[in-house]
Amino acid sequence: MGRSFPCLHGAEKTNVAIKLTMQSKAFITGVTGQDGSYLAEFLLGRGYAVHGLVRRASMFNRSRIEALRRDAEIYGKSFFLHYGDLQDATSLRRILAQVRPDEIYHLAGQSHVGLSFEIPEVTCNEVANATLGLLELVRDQPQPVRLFHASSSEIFGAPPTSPQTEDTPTRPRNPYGCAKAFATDLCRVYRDAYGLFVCNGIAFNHESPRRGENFVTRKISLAAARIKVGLQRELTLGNLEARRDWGYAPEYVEGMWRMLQQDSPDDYVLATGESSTIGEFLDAAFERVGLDWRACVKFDPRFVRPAEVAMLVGDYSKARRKLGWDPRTRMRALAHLMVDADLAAIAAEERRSDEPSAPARSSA
Ligand code: G4F
Repeated sequence: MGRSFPCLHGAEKTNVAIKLTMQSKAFITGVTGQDGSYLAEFLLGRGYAVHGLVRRASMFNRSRIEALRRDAEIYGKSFFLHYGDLQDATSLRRILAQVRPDEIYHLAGQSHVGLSFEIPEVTCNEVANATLGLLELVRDQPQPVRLFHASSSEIFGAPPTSPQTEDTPTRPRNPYGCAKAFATDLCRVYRDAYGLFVCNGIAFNHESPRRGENFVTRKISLAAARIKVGLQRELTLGNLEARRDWGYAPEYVEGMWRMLQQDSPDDYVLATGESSTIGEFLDAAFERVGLDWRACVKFDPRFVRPAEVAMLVGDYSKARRKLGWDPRTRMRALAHLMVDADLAAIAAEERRSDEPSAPARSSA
């Protein structure tokens, strides 16, 4: 594993020695998201300087990276935030010229499948066109850059074979899947046409306590915790029959990094190889709090998608063989750790609200 530099001599060897002692620089789009925040922590732990792109917006959404931002030992020293937008090529070009990254991890974009039916143009602009813009910028970088593109199992949609591999044909079933399929193919085209070091990580669902509350696993873990402590009475969901291959997000970001450490670029499936229904995830989450979900889950047609992806399960044997990557956490353990984290967060919030508030300062 790791970058190898075969058959180097003389001055070349010296350059490599210099490169190896220099701090590698990573640039992450989508650093404020679930994967971006775990990846930033992972890379910092490996000694990288990590630069994150944060979208300029009237509201800040930096909660997942707040701990890094508040750490004076890290922020401004090895962790940097740059305000810009993937849709604004000029600002992005300037940021890349300033950072000169060795590795780019492209994770940004609207990622909610259901929402992609409601805002398909935004989704396609953010997911498909923005990737094209980034590929064009990568072509122009004066230094060698390695690019990771966060592809998705949603590109398979209604797959003809199971489990899905890197070679399974794409048949997306929603605007998000279409946009990801387009971006994935573009990465392959730029790799072949221009010799760019670009990898597609075809990640199946990967979850964590940092998952957004409008994705089904987190919606369930939060509800199980809240219902247990009496803060919520019922949970409304859509289709419970769909099957997904659910893994643990921190393990997936390591797979992303491993892809960029190889000698040559390629595409890899990241998955657990096991698939469960939403009902089975409900079983696992509610058993953790000793409740029967059937007593509190209600059906709401608003959460049913115009077209559903019925069944996804990934074959990650190539990632295991070539990257030495193996997922360790399976669905049941994942559901339990998510419920535990939500229970702990609720308890911490209750402790905070029980604390007497600081005495008001006199203005005199
Ligand atoms: O949690 P979900 O919204 O994830 P989905 O659609 O599988 O997409 C996620 O994983 C993909 C990787 O395969 C990513 F590319 C994508 O960005 C995202 O991270 O829904 C999972 C399943 C679906 O079948 C959905 O119909 O749960 C079903 N579901 C049932 N009730 C619900 C709900 N999904 C949501 N979000 N909310 C519900 O109330």
